[in-house]
Amino acid sequence: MLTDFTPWPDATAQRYRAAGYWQGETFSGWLHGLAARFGERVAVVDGARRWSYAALNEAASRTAGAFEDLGVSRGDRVVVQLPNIGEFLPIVLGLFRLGALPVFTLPSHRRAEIGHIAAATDAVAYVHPGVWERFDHHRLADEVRPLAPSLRHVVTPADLADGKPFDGTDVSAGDVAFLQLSGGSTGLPKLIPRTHDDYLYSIRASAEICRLSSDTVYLVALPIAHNFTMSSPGVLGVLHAGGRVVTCPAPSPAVAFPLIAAERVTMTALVPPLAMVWLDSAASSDADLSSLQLLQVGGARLSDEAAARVEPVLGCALQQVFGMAEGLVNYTRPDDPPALVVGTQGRPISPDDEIRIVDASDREVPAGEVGHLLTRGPYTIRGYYRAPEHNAVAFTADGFYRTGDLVRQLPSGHLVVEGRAKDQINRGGEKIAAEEVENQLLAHPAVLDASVVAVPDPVLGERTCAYLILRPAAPSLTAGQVRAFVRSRGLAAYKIPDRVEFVDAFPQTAVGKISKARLRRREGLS
Ligand code: OOB
Repeated sequence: MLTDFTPWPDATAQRYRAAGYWQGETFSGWLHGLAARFGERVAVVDGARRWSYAALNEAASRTAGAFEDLGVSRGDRVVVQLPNIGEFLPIVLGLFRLGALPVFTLPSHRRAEIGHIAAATDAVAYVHPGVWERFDHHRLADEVRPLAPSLRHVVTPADLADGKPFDGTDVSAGDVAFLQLSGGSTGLPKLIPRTHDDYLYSIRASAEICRLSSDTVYLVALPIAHNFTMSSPGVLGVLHAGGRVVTCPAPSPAVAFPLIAAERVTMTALVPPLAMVWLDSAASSDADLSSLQLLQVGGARLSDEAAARVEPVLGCALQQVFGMAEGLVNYTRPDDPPALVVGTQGRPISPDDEIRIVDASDREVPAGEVGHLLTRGPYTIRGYYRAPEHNAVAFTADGFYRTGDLVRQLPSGHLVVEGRAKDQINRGGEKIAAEEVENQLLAHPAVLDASVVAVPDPVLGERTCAYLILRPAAPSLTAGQVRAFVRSRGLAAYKIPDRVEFVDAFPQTAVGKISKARLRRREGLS
């Protein structure tokens, strides 16, 4: 059906089925199964609102019906931009049931991102929350429409509540279920096609590794549509185990701690900067965090010092998670010795996750040495959506994904993330492709050249710094004007350069390319 997707080779797919990773189940069938098993148990909590498993299944069918009434059908793409609200689940599960493909975006995305994503996927509909945190998505939708002529419908959750239940679908487990956004390192965000088979495998296996059960109560503190929050094991893993998902509108201790106490939350997932804020607040907070058993931290490297504080300060276990929306996810395991939990980013989910650690010429480095991480396996994609040229460089000829991460592997199989080779800034877990921001900066008439690099930050780990060379005759610019310009281009706030520096030249490498390494060290700037 969806042709813009690179399938696994037939023999490999057969092997994954024979091994039981791919079970031929669709999300729709999976949800029916959950409703049958867990019926009236609470599945989702949003403030005072609660959905049982049966109600979630019913609401998904109604959402599917509402989309069908709009004329959305199997294979259509639907841009979903929703915050952490209960409706996220029936809407997404409803789209899965219909066989339409949600395209996940973050609440912070703006005209540039939503416009590009809607256009690149020929999306027929855009689902947004209306006015959320004083931002008017109706206006954003008006700005996006001219950029994406395929968009026929702009809807909010309230528009989707009263459909007549839809349940007949011929979706198959090998179909693409949704498109997820890549952190990216090139000019425009790339889209990641994930199938029912591969994603459900990662969810089942993650739920088992993390020892989830129907007693698990999971707080959704990070953006719900992120791969970490969705499937590692995330909301879908928790539903798979019959547990309870509690949506949290903001990840700050002031919002999250009272919810943990009130709902007796047992686990949650954070990025390192938030984990550090929680650690600093827990000591002085009078909220009862005693129900918390597990804190997962991932998305960016957690320092060994912060890792060591989790258990003593929060009174719960730590799990490090090193994953990527393209597939591969690594976890430290509940029974790992403390040194591995504190000092590594875990080991892969699957015995069939293949790991290669190579040098710049794709030759394997000696065991234990740092190199580029390449991977393939039963839930790692073989190609981005509609991106043949990028795929030729992002994947090896034999189908390994080039993660762009620099890692070393311990004899136990655990990986330690030592750095990054991709041209990306990891701003506290939020990924920024340098080239995307550079291209926006180059659109300014006074800018001759632009280079965006990561600079170390004690809280976020990294922040962005834009180095600019202005045109000789151009009037001078201030950093504030540059930032305002990038904002006016419709880019998400997290991509707006934290710092702007004006220079006369960029340091160069031996072959005459801009040396970002030297820029980061601020060498050779005149
Ligand atoms: C997760 O997914 P993405 O797609 O936003 O970002 C993936 C990249 C990785 O390639 C790596 O560069 C970085 O984020 N990363 C980490 C890390 N976890 C992710 N770097 C160091 N230490 C870690 N623990 O970020 C993601 C997806 C699923 C689960 C968890 C995280």
